[in-house]
Amino acid sequence: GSKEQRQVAVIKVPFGLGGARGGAELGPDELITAGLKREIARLGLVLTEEVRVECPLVADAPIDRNRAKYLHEVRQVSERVCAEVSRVVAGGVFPLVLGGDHSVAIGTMAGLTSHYSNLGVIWFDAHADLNTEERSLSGNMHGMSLAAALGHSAFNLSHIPGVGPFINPSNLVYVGLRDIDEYEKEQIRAHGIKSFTMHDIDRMGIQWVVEQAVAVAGKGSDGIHLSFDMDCLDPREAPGVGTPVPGGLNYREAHFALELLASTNRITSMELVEVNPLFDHDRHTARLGVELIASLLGKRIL
Ligand code: HAR
Ligand code: MN
Ligand code: MN
Ligand code: MN
Repeated sequence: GSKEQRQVAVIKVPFGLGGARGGAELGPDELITAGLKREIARLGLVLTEEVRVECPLVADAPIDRNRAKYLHEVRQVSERVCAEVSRVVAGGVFPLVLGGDHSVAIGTMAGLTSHYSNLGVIWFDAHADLNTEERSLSGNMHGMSLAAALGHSAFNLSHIPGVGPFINPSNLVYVGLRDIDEYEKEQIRAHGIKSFTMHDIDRMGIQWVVEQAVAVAGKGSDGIHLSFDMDCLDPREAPGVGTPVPGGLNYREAHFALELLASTNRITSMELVEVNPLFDHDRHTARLGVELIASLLGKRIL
């Protein structure tokens, strides 16, 4: 009910081996230092716990340069994130996952599907993250998270203990796309995945796009996960990311999008990923990340 205080659990995942370059493993601490817990307290939310998932910093085994890089490490982290997210959701608490690179989303979605039988997913990103180990041009697993969630890649959700069903492509929706590999374009078309590119945002406006996104992710679903890759933002707003792409969301579009999502009361989990302090200046990107999380958690201007 609305009288009881909403509870949030912060799950930090300092993992960067799925990314194109190091530094995303510093993201969770950077977000905490930028004032995340202060913002959560200001919103009157109860922070039930702050979990730190143990993550390998260097590879245990030689890198497989041909296919999925650091697959062993991504699998290990996915299992741990799945277990933490699953436990938090079982306790009726809102999970807020802090990445790390976007490969941490594999574990998040695994943990969520253990409770939600039909999970909707809204994916804010410059990239589609639909590559398989066979088709990826880079081998970086942060570009494969949704392939794993849909069951397209060799390593996928079904290999994680405690997981539920794959994500249904009809309840997956993209916002902010502008750098999509050819194979990913084929997949988006083949599976009819609803995609709001930057072109669509330019043409229709962010409000219309977000309303459509909620309708797609929410149709017949029992929960909606917001996966927020900071590189959806324009690099002028968020320079501290591993794979910046020009022409992204501006400050108000991003905030307004998350304010609109908050007002629907439909979002049941969130992750914020790809903050890379090594490419940031003045902690600018982490501070923006904290502000955006606050907007999603209900912060209003007045
Ligand atoms: N599509 C490219 C690849 O697979 C780039 C992926 C970029 N990465 C992310 N994820 N930050 O959204 O390597
Ligand atoms: Mn991504
Ligand atoms: Mn991205
Ligand atoms: Mn700055």
